[in-house]
Amino acid sequence: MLGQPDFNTAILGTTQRDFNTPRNIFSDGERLFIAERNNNRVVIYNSIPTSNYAPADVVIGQPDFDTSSWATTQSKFYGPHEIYFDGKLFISDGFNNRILIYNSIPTTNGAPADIVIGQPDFNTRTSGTTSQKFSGPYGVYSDGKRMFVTDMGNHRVLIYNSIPTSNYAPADIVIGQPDFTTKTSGTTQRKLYGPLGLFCDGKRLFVGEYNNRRVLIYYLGPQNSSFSINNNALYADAREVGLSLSSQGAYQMLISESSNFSGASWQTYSSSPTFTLSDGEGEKTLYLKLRDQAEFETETFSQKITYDVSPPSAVTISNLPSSWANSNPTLTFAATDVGSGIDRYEININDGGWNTVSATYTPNLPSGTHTLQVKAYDKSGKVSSASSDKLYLDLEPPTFKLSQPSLDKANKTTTDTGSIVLAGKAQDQKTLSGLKELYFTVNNSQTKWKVNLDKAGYFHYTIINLRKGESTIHFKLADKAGNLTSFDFKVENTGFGPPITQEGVEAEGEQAKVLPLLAYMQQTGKPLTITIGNKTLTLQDKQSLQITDKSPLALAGQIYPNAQITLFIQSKEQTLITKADEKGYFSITLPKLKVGTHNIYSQVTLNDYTTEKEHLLTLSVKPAWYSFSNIYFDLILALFFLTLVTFLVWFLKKRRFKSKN
Ligand SMILES: [Ca+2]
Ligand SMILES: [Ca+2]
Repeated sequence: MLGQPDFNTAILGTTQRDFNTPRNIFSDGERLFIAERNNNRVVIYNSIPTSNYAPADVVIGQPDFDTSSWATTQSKFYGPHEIYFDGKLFISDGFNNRILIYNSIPTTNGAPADIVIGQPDFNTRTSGTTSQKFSGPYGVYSDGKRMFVTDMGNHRVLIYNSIPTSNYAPADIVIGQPDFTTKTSGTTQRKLYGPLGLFCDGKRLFVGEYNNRRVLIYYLGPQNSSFSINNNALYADAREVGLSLSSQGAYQMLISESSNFSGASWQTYSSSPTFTLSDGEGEKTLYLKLRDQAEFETETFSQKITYDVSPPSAVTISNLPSSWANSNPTLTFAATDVGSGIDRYEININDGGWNTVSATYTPNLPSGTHTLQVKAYDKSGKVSSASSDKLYLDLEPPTFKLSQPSLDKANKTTTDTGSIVLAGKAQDQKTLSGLKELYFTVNNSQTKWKVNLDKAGYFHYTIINLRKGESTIHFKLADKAGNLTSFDFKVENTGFGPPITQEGVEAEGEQAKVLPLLAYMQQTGKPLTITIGNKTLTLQDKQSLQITDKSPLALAGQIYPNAQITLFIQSKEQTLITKADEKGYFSITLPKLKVGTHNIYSQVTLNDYTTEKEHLLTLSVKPAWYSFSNIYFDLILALFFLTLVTFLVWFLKKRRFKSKN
């Protein structure tokens, strides 16, 4: 307790310990300030007292603790009301119609003020209604930057945007009156009636009104502020953008692309200013701050917009086959964009109009040659040039018609006796990829037999020496796009079978062999015969034969159908060629051969294959009489024995006769 010696006393006093009309009190947490209206002074405790009836340390407004007279000077007060201290000391010197400012905490009694507001000098105390005068100022407050004063008799609050540093400084803002020269009281939202106390927390100003018996709260700084760029457009294609601002109480604005507003300066508030974006495409952020006339600022608002003037690059189409494809490919599109980035791709197929597609796109097109155009849009709506390419699609497998062999319809089966002719016509759609190849396999063997197609697609091929019994022919016809047509049928071979392999030709990769003439004959049991006149000798298991020089001499047999047989007669250096018929029968007439031994080499050619090793047949040719004399030699020999026996009989009979005699 201060001002009284104990809790039971209430006397007035003008001493270091006593008060007269202590009204307003302020503390900064360290010091204590008390304004005594009737003592016309402010006493200062340098620390908050902790004992009753403690003495003040410093008195201002009076030269000492025992004086209380009022005056209008630099160091005297007249009815001081309110105190505020934050390094500077503000005192409302009410009856002197002024505010006194001490630039630092007074440390001596009767210290003079540094600044007087409301009066042109320290010795004038007239009231007035201007931006520089007061009429009974009561409350005083500062936020460290501004000074607030309740000017009670003028029914207004004055705001100084900066703490005055010279006497008679004018206020910047008036609240409660439309201007600085009106002083009517009122009980409305905008008027005041006897404002006394005030407080500011930095965001709000609180004003207590004596006559209106209310406290008004003013929100400081512009309220309900917002802004948009180009009517909330996401993209701008010009650097100059239009802003749309909305705010209550905005007086000035600060706009920048920098969040700390470096380089920007406050401009008069406008609800529709323009702003020139920095150079370079891409996303820009605009920062905005507003402030009111008391320079209370809003928070920082920001909005983004992307500046984009360049269209995307031309689209690269990937995975587009360069030639005929047999299915719709999955295409990928790529383009780059400065500014906003790629938004979408559009494709136009065969000039059928543009459609939006994603970067990975699988068309669903029929066979044919298709023209694709693709373009890219960026997010701001700019479009690239169109990239054009062609897609060749052949979804149709080729077809073929088999004219030979004629097949049993139900079982797709035919019968042959050793060879079979495949003939027919293959075709692919005229406007599509065209035929590539026709081949077949037999009984799923690995070997593919290629069948030549002429320009019109006709083919003719003889398969020979299918194995005895049933074989399956697998036909495959391919077009250039890779479409395959397959066709299977069965052949029942009732003729002779092949020598070793199923197809009659032993496959070795792309090479193949044909069995030698005699080997084939031995394999199949078909005899090779030599015909001499009307006499036929079999050569089945022999590679040599004795004959006479009697002509004509023919070599005959049955081998691969249509095979070519080549004989080389070494002694005559003569080559003979013949061809087997469709059943494989052949006959070669040999020239007349001299008596002696003749080597005859044989080769067989089948399709494009020829026996690698020649087969040797040795013919021993004897003179014609040789075979004739043989017969008679036997007769002569028989006659000789008969003569000999007759002679012996005669001789023995003669001997027996002599001995009897
Ligand atoms: Ca762009
Ligand atoms: Ca086709």
